[in-house]
Amino acid sequence: MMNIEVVLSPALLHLSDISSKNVVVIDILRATSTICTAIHEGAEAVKAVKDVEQAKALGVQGYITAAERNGQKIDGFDMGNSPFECMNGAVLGKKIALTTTNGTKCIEAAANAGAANVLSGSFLNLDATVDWLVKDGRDVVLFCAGWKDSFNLEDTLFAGSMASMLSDKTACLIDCDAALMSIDLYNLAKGNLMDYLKKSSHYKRLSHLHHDEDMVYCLQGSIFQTVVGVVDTEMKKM
Ligand code: 3SL
Repeated sequence: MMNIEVVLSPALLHLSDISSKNVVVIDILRATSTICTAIHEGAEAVKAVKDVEQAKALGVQGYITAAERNGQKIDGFDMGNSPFECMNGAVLGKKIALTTTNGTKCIEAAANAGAANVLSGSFLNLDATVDWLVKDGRDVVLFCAGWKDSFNLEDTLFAGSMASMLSDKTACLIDCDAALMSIDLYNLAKGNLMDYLKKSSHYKRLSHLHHDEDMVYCLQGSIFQTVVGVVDTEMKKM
C-alpha cells in the first residue's frame, strides 16, 4: 500500500520523515516546470542551488547560469526562470545552474534529508511521473515549495491532482489532512485551473511581470513523457 503525504510548505518539512521515500518537489509556477522542460529539451542536467553565489560559481565551470528572485531574472545571468528560455536548442547538451526564490532550495532540502528519490513535479509530465512512482512503489511525499515558506494554491492544486491520480492507479493510504485537502481543492478547480488560479497571489505577481504565457504553458497536462529527478546531485532524465 503506497502512503501519500503532502507537505504544504518548506516550513513544515521538518515535521515529516522523508527518508527512503520518493519526494516530488512542486513549484508549478515556475521552477519545477522549467526544470522538466529543460531536461525534456535536451539539457544534460540542471543543478538546483539555493544561492546566487553558488550558481555564479558553477558558471565559471561552464554551466549556463539561471537565476530568479521575486519572479524576475537577475542581471548578469544567462537566463531567468522561464520554460521558454529552454526551448529551440538553447540548452541542448548543456548543464544549467539554476537558483530560484523557492523551488531550488526545496530540491536541495529534500535531497539533503535522505529522500530515496527527488523528482521534479509538473503538470507537463504528470502522467509519466505518476507511472514512474507507481512502478517504483515506495511511499510518496508531495512537497509544495509555496512562496517564502507560506502555503500557495498552485502547488497545492498540483499535489491534489497527483495524489488523486496515484490513488486511481494503485492502492494508496491517504491518512494526511493536507493530502485530503489538496485533493478536495483540485476537485474544486480542475474544470479550469487557470480560471481558479487567477485569484492566487503568484498568478497576480507573475501577470504583473508579464509572465502570462509561462503560466498558460505550465498548466498544460502531460505534453511530454520525460521523468526528471536528482541523479548524483543534479536533475536529469530518470
Ligand atoms: O520560487 C520559485 O522557485 C520560482 O518558480 C518563482 S517564479 O515563478 O520564477 O516567480
